[in-house]
Amino acid sequence: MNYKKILTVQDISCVGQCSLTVALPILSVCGFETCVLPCSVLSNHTTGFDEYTFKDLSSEMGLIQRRWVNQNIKFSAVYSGYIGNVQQLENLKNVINTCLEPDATVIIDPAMADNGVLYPGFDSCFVNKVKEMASYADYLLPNVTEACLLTDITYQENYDETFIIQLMNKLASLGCPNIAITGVSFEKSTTGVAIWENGNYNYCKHSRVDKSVPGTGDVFASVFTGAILKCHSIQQAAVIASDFVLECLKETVKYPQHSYGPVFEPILYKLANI
Ligand code: PXL
Repeated sequence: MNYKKILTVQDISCVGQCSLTVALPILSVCGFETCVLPCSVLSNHTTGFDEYTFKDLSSEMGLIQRRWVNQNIKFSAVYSGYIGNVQQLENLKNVINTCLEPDATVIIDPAMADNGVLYPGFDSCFVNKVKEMASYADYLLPNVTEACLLTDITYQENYDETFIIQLMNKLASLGCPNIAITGVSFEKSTTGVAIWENGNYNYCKHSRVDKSVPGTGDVFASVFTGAILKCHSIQQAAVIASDFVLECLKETVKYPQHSYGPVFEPILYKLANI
């Protein structure tokens, strides 16, 4: 029986095609019961809009977690994305410690930075708490910027495989056995995912679409989660997720005015049979 109950923990950006508005449809179409623990509500995401609201739901998260404990509500997996502050990470830790079935899968996307810089509102204190959370993850899904922040290695735009393997090694020492670093590019026309599976390095290369929008990392992490929970290997999951992101970007370029998020809805049905 593969009808699993998954919990996804991240913000609701009311507009922006990221976080829960991406994870919920993707995990549902993969065939899983998808429960949500919203950490904050924003008018829109924080990249590329002129302004945004941010309502912190930290205290509500704690109340919800205690009700779940009282009623013995348990999940077979948790997937976390953008978490707004240190208290919310502490709440995520409590959920992991009290609301998961034995042998549950923990997937953490440390969504906090891109292109060499932290998203607005985050600081080194937050990064340190994410480092601590990495030890709870069965799978950690940073981009190159986040991997550098988590390892205290200076971000660079151009790098080689030795640099990526050094990142992987240091990330693994935080206590996570399986890692997929997204957006790893060794040449202009291609990009890919670097994979670390219990000490073994691998690289899955794919072609690159010349368009970048916030939220593609969330699409990757959601599809990756769906694929892992459908028992694909980490490599297969990375290929399925990056192929889908590539297809989303091909959809997105059809709408040049649409720049705040990935157009994934017209091709969502393709995930029904992964
Ligand atoms: O992971 C993308 C994302 C999610 N949620 C919020 C964001 C961003 C990226 O900017 O601001 C609130």
